[in-house]
Amino acid sequence: MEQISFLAFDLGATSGRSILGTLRDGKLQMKELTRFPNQILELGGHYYWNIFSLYEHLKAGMIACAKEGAKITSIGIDTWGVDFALIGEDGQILGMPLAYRDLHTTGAPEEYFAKVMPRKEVYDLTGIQVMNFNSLYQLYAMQRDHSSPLKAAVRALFMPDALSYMLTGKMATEYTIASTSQILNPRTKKMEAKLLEKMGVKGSLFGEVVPTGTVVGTLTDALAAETGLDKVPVVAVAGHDTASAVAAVPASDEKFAYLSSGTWSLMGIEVKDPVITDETAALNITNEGGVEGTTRLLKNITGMWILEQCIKEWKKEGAEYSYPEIVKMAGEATPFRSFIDPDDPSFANPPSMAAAIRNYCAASGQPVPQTHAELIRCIFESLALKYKDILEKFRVLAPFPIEKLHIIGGGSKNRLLDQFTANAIGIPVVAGPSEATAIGNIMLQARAAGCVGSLQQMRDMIAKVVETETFTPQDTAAWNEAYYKIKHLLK
Ligand code: LRH
Repeated sequence: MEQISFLAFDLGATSGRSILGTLRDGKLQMKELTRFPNQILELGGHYYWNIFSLYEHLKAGMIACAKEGAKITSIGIDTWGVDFALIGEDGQILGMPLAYRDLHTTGAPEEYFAKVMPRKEVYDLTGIQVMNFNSLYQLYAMQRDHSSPLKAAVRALFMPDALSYMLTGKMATEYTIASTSQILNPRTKKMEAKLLEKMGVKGSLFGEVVPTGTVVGTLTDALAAETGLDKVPVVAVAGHDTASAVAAVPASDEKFAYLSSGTWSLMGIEVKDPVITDETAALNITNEGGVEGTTRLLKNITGMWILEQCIKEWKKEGAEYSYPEIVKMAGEATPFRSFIDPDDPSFANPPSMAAAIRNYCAASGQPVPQTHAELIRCIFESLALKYKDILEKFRVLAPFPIEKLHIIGGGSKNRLLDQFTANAIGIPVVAGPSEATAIGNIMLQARAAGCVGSLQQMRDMIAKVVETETFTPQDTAAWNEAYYKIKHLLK
């Protein structure tokens, strides 16, 4: 069989990568071409993404790809969710996109519900969990604050769509990334204009939603010449990184839950149709769009963010640890001493994460973790117990028995946390692939090129080539006891 190659750009909140994916005889090979930092830029009291610098990094990735001599069939881009760029009448990108950690949305959902539309109506229309940073509330805050880019905008493009626009000059709103915004109606799969119009924002801001796999356009003449790639098509893959990752779960049937583990931990199940009920509203569970019309019924859990922030802080203080060192330190610390609810608002963006953990433990009458090892142990055990708490909710909602948890994404490489999670949830954990997002991006390009058929066929192919490790529950009685002891802390 001849080989076929694709270029994937996978951008996260802290770093991005360009990956060359090649399918040969039904086997996928991946090569990382470039890796680059992505950082929130603080300016004038606001947090932004430097989309122009990201564009430079994409260009460098394309140049590296051309140098490899690989003839690529298409390019696909996935990023984190909810953020967007604004486009003016003349097609210009209006300033830098605000980052979802900007504080302008603090309290914005409550204001929106009081002034624009009640919470129940918003959830009924969108089925999306209420979180301050959803695109809907970002737009509300911008409108409230008289944002000049918003006033001048005729179009908004979510991050992957905005980057595709920079590469092709063509605009498209891809379905999975639109589905995270809390502006899309998952039943009609269209944007719900009245959510915007009722607060005075143009209902047509995001345009028509296109299905995953649509060709957005080809590289502009200028980029084709500058990078050395031909006028390659850019495909709207599952632009939402989590959707790409979930598409790459190496599962053989539907009886699984997934945990996409990175800065965020996204836990949920895959179902055929949206589930929008009083129960899901009360649990604040989200219905995001998946591949092949599936619904990703999931919940955001604050994931490695807490550890990442501690690591950053300790580095500034002169203590730098490798990942294996971190895992070793946690493994050697005393078990079951103190716990946090990772989703407590005090961990959203505190000046010092270590201090926030210590304050939380003191305020909840627990031993205060002193050493770095104690802090890390507290984070890992707390995450495992939070995963159990959320999984219990999905067990009730799932129309099938959940037989295992697939942990995918970078966090799946943390074998200690994988084992803790299996111990806490009492069912096997299948860890890997850690590269799920990039694999999903590449396979969705392969699907658009007609090399793979169904989602299941894609997953079967992935299962054949990726390495996974299964963790069987141990010490379940001790973990259960710990869970019931701290359950009251988990909101
Ligand atoms: C993970 C993620 C998640 C969103 C968050 C903003 O990268 O896309 O699914 O909720 O970023």
